[in-house]
Amino acid sequence: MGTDILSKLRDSYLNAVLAGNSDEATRVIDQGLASGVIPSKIYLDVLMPVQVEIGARWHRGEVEIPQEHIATQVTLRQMARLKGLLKTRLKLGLKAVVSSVEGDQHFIGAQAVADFLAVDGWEVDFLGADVPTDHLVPFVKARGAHIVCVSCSLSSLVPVATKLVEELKKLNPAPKVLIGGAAFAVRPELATQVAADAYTPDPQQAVTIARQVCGLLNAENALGLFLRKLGHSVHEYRKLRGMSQQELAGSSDLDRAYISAVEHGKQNISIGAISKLAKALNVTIEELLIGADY
Ligand code: B12
Repeated sequence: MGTDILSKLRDSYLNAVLAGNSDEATRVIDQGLASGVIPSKIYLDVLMPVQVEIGARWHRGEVEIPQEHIATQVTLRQMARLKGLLKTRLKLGLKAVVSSVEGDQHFIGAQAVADFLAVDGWEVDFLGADVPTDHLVPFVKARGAHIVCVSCSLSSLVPVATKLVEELKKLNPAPKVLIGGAAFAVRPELATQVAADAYTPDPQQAVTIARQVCGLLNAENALGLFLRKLGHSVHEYRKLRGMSQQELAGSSDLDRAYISAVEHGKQNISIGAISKLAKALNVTIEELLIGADY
């Protein structure tokens, strides 16, 4: 039944964007949401395949360039709208750069990867289409990106992607690199020519792989991340309550230096101490763990 709904949504959405009817496109998406299809599913299983279909029709000469461009603009707006409906996870404190390779005008797939990473809590710089390698590499270095997601749609640009990944891997520290795009979707064996850390055709899976290759799920990193987030939360709630570290130390019966270490994510804090801090900050333990700015 799920597949049936999705295929109906795809048909209606395709007709709406082919007619360049933005309001109708919105109505179709709203209808999907109202029938219980989750936003990420509509994003990946309605918008993306319809975009491929529109483009395919354009390539076959069945759709004029203006029609394809209008459809793309309508879909970009729907992508942004659905992204807004997805619940953004806690900030991970990790940076990602997402870009299409030099010479590549295709950017919708890269936009999808950027959106799903942002929703997953990554700090994302999305650079879009056709980014020159000798500008992209210094940008990645300056940003201190943990991962670079490279989109390549044209087989003829695989050597450019290969060179880009080589240059990125020369950086110190070298970012992790994830590749994807229509060039590899058509011929997955091409992905093995590029010395990236991973390849996937799927933006949602890209998020899981990004977490894995960046070591987010290692016990040590996970603990460090948790402590940094908790520290940030304590700091934010303390400021919200207008308290100094000394005042918080007094009302939580903890040492000021201990509070400072907690706020800097450097203290392997006990549950008992978390409970004392939560009480002193007038929040529940859960609220303190979730963080003040969410
Ligand atoms: C629309 C389109 C265009 C538009 C692009 C503008 C835009 N809207 O972005 C325009 C008109 C500019 C265009 C131009 C060309 N195009 Co074109 N285009 C397409 C088409 C039909 C759809 C692209 C699209 O938006 N897809 C929708 C997205 C969602 O799909 P996607 O890009 O594959 O991304 C998905 C995954 O690959 C993945 N993904 C993408 N990037 C990444 C990155 C990472 C890290 C990860 C994890 C995942 C990931 O996420 C997406 C989710 O599903 C594709 C066909 C296709 N099957 O995709 C051809 C296609 C990419 N184009 C092609 C060609 C040949 C061209 C032209 C050379 C045509 C020409 N003769 O002029 C030019 C080249 C221009 C250039 N220099 O880039 C070929 C490429 C063949 C190849 N392997 O080399 C394709 C595959 C069509 C075909 N079958 O022949 N194109």
